[in-house]
Amino acid sequence: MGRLRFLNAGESHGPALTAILEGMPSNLKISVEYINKELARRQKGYGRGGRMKIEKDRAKILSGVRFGYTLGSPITVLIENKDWENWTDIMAIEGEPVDKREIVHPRPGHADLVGGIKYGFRDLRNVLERASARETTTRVAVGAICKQLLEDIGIKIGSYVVSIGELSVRDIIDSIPLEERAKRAEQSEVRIPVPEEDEKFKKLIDLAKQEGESLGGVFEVFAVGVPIGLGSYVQWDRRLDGRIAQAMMSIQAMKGVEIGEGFNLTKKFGSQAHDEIFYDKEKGFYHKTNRAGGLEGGITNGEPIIVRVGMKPIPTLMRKKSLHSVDIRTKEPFLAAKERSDVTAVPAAAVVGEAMLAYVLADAVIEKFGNDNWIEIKERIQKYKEYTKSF
Ligand code: EPS
Repeated sequence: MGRLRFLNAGESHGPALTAILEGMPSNLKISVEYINKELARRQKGYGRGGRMKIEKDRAKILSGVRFGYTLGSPITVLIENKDWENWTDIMAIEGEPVDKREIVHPRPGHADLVGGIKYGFRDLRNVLERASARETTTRVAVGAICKQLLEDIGIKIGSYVVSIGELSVRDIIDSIPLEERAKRAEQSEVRIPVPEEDEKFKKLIDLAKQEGESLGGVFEVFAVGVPIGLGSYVQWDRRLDGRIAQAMMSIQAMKGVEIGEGFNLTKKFGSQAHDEIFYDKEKGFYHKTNRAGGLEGGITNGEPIIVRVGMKPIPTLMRKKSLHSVDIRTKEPFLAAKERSDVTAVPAAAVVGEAMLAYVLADAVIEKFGNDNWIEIKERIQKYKEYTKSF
C-alpha cells in the first residue's frame, strides 16, 4: 500500500487514549523520551485550564518497537488520563449512572448539539467526551514518531504563534529566520517568536479570563529540509497542499488554513506572486522567495513548507451571561453549559499542528520511497537527492 495511516481512540475522561500507527518502516530508531517531550510541549501555554495541572501526559508503547527500533508492525501508543480516577462513576464502562446529571444545554460552536442529534444522545456528555481536544494528545504522540523519521533524513518541523485575539506579531517577525522563530517561541509562554512581547499577550488572556471569555488566534507551522517531489499533481487526493490543509482543519476549533502567502497572494499581480527559479551547482534548483510556501502543483519544491492556521475561540465560556442556547429536553431558552476549559489553547494547537504536518510529510516520504526497511529507504533518499540536484 505504501502509505501511512493512524487511528486513535479514547474519551477525554476515560481511562486512556490510544493510537495505532501503521505503515512505519522497520529499523527506525525511536525514543520514548522524545515522544514525552513533545507531549509536555502540548501541555504548555499561558491560558490553559485546570486539566493541565492534573495531567502529566506520558506515552507507553504497547507494540511495534523492540530495543528502541521499529519492527515494521503497527505501533500502539497509550497515554493514560490521570483525571480518570475522578470520573470512574460518570464514565463507567458498565452499570447504571450514579450521578444522574446530564448535559442538556449545548454550547454554541461546540459539537454538543449536532453530535447529540446525529448520534441520538440525550446526555451531551456522550458527544463532548470524544469531540474534546484532549484527543490531540495521541496526535502529538504519533507526530513525535513521524518527526523522528523525518529528522533522520534532515527534515525539521517547527511552529510559533503569530496572533491571539487582536494582538499580532506577524509584522515584526519577517526578518527572523524560520528555525530561529521556533527556537524563540520555545522560550515564550504564548509561543510567540518575540518573548519580549509575552506580557501584552498574557494581559489580554488575563482580561479574557476575568470576563469569562475565550480567545482564538493564528499559528504557523513549517518544515525545512524537505526534498523536491513529495506529493503529486496527478490526482486530487494526492496533492500535498490539500492533504496538509485537511490535516490542519481536522484539529478541533480550526477555521482557516493558508499555505505560503495564502490569501495575500490574491491581491498581487502574477509577476509579484510567484517564486522565480534559479540554479546553483551546490544547491541545485532553488528560489529566492518562498511565496508558494514550499508547494507547487501539490508537490514540494524544496523550499520550506509554511502553513498558517486560524483557530476560533474555544466555545466553552465561563461568563455569567453565557451564549443563548436551548434546553434539549424542554426546548426552553437557556444559557449554554459551563465546563472546565481553557481561556486559550493557541500555543498548544501550534504543537498539534506540528504533529499533523509531521504525519502528512512522513506519509508522503513513505509514499514516494517505500515503507519496508528504513536503512534501505534512506539510501534511496540519498541517491534521489543527488538526482534532483543534477537533473
Ligand atoms: C484538553 C483537555 C480538556 C480541555 C480542553 C483540552 O480537558 P477538560 O475538558 O477535562 O478540562 O482542557 O478541551 C477543550 C477545551 C474542548 O473544548 O474540548 C487537552 O488535553 O488538551
